[in-house]
Amino acid sequence: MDTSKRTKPLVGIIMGSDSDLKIMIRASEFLEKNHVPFEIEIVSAHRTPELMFEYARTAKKRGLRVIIAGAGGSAHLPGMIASLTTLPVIGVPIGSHNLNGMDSLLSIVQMPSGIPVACVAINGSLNAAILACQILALNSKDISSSIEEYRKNLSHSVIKKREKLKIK
Ligand code: RP5
Repeated sequence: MDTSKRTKPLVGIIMGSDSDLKIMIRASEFLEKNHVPFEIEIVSAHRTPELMFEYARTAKKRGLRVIIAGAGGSAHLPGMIASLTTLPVIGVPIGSHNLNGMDSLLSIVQMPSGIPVACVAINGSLNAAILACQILALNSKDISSSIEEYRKNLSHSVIKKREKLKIK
């Protein structure tokens, strides 16, 4: 089955607050550009714990295959979601005001053994989306081709920069 042909969301993008949206939007833009169906929502581990439980518990049944969770500060959302589902969870540490995202990074990356969360860089939501696509690409030729194409373009952009530098 080619998963990119489905219209039901395959990727769930969630974030602790609307203040995270300016970072998390990059993930949704990448998925949109590559025709990967997704949903995007605010789900807070601390402020809406019941909603977080409901979201994680129903995620697999609703057809999601990967969850990208962005959170800042005491960033429990990715880890708590991961504890409630066996879907792969990719955590995005959001750059916070007081500690520049070090608090978010350490909260997300230091998961205890048994409940993994794949953690990208602070504000690394684009990489989270690419990683989600690479996971989905295992079951989708279309998504696999999109990622191959993305990589080619990435290399090409560096080659172009090299050429531009030589001319100067
Ligand atoms: C976290 O608290 C959110 O993920 C956000 O990064 C941080 C601050 O939230 P706001 O006070 O801006 O709503 O739950």
